[in-house]
Formats: sequence, structure tokens, C-alpha cells
Amino acid sequence: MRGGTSRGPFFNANDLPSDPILRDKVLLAVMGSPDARQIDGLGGANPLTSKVGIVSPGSAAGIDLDFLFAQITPAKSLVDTTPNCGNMLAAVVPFALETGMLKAQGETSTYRVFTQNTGMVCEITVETPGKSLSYEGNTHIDGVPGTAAPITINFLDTAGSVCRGLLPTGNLKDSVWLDGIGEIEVTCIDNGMPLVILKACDLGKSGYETVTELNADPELKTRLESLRLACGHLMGLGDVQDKTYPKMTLIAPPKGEGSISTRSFIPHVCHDAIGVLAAVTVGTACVLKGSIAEGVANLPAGLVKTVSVEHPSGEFSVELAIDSQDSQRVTRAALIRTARLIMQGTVLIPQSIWDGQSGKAVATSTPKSGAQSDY
Ligand code: NQM
Repeated sequence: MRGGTSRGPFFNANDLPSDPILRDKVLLAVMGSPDARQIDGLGGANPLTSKVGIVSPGSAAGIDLDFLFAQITPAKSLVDTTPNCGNMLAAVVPFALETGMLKAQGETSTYRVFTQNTGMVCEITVETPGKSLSYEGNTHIDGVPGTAAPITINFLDTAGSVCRGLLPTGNLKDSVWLDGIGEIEVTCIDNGMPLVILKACDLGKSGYETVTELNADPELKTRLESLRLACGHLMGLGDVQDKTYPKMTLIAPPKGEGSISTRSFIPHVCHDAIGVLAAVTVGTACVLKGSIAEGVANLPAGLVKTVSVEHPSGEFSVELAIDSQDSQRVTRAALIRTARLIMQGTVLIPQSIWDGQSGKAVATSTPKSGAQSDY
């Protein structure tokens, strides 16, 4: 399925081994990792197309679905189920409707989804005219060609999704020493995605470079990684060398009509757009007085703000609600994505990794879709 600007296979949790170690081996085989080209699997050789969604019926009262997201690093044997992915999240309800896990409610259908990665709840609304899921519509999101039916995601509580709080260092801004540059100011923040945000100009960049230019700049990448490793410790995340977070975000004043310009690294490759929860987190930094974005971002007035986050392939609008009693608190984030079912079927993996049956939560003889060994 495509979810927002990401793509990857979705599984019913019952079709995978319940043991997480075996499950991760199966996911690596499904995607063809470790291999930068993912030639022996379904992965698209880029972090944005090396993602897996695992869905099951909600396990708590008032929750319709549980979602577990897995980020597979193409060239490594690394399956990271710690951070969430707001793009893949957009395809969760369509997957559940397609596979009969949910029934449509009316012209639109709204469900509560629990993201197991981060322990967060969100509300997702999809279009179901005549109680049938529709992918067709007029909504365009930058980073995806054409238009499709809108999917609304309302995040209800995202602060400290992976870290110990919204501002995991306890500060709105920190100074970090970088060899060859000196002190660099950053904001370490997690409102759905752990991010280190810094001014592009502090690393000698305009912040308006193309993705190709930034990906071809080894000096920039080395500097960003040094900062990331240092900030990982400051954020209480320990050694983040083998972790896909925190992600790094360069900011600059808006180039167009937006609120801020961004170049996001996830964490070693520059994103063609920006992650959903990364956009929510950058937007949140923009509204916090005293953060690195103060004086860089251009924001509308009011307690409900649409923050337009510019990125290399357009912009991403996030609606943020600010607490009327505490202007430093964001109470809700809402945004629009689209998704599409691209194919359905069975993915085959070597039998030496898994026989396709043992250790499943629910055993079936002929899975309608899922993972199966091929020899
Ligand atoms: O931040 C990329 C993406 C993402 C994650 C990444 C995402 C999010 O664009 O919520 O969506 O940060 O690796 O899919």
C-alpha cells in the first residue's frame, strides 16, 4: 500500500510469527535486506519504501485497530519498531477495510487507532460513500503525483512519543560542540518523532538545496551524524548509532508562502518531502517561544494555527491547536494524507528463514494474503 509519501507491504499480525525475533527475520527477507538495492525482496532501496505495516484488531476498550510500524534500513539487518510513521499510518484503516477487519460506517468512517510503537491514539477518517471505501478524490499531497480521496488524521497526544517528554533535554535550545564549526544551537524535541532541529545557515547551507545536492555532500552528512550522536545522549536515547532516530532537520525562513523551510534527514538520507510526525514536531517547535525556530518561522495568529512546512517537493500543512491557558502547549495536531491499495497477495520468502506457518498467533492452512515460504 502507499500511505502518504511512503510505501510498503501491510500484514495482518496473525499472518506473521508472533515471536518478534523471528518476525523481524521474516520482514528482512520480505524486503530483501540487508542489501542497499533490496534486490531479493519488495523494498524500494530507500527508507521511504522500506517500511512495513502490521495491523490487528484493537486490543483495548475504545480502540478499533492496533498498528505496529517497522522501519527496515535497506543495507542493514535492522528492523526498528521504536518510532511511528504517520505516512504508513494513513494506509492502516484502508487495509483493515480491505481485509474485513473493519466495516464501513456511512459516507465517511472514523476509527481510533492505537500505535503500538509509541503508545499513542489517533482518530482516522476515510471516505466510504455507499459504505464502500473510496481511494478516488481531489486531494493532492506534495510528493505524490495526482489526486486521491482525503484521509484525515487527528493526533490526540504525541508529546514524548519515544523520548522522556516533549523537550527531552529539558531545554528549548541546547548548544552542542561540533569539530570544525564550534558551538551549534539546536532544539531537541519529540512531538511524535524525535528530532534535532538546527539552522541550515549554521552548517553553511542555505536550506533551499535540492535533495540530490544534500545527499551528495559527505562533509554535511558527517557533521549531521556527529551532532546526532551527541544529541542522542542529551535526549536520553543513549548510543543512537544503530537507531533510525533522532532525525535531523535543517530549517530556514520560508522560501514561498509557507511558515518555514525544511530539509529533513531520516537520519542519513535527505527526505524527498518530510515525515508526517516530523512535520508535526517541526510545527510544534515553530510555535514554542525560545526554540531554534523563533525568528525563522512565519506563523499565523490565533490558537488554532495552520503551519505550512515547506520541504523539497512542496509543503505540508499541519493544523496545531494551542492550549488557551498555556501558549507553550500544543493540544492537538490534525493533517490530511491519501493512500492507495497497490496490490494484494502472498509474498514468498526462503524456507530456511521461516516455513510460513510455525509460531503464528493463529494457524491457517492457505493464507489469503501474507508471508509464505517458497521452497
Ligand atoms: O515522521 C520518514 C515518512 C517518514 C516517517 C521518516 C513519517 C513521520 O515520511 O511520521 O511519516 O522519518 O523516516 O514516511
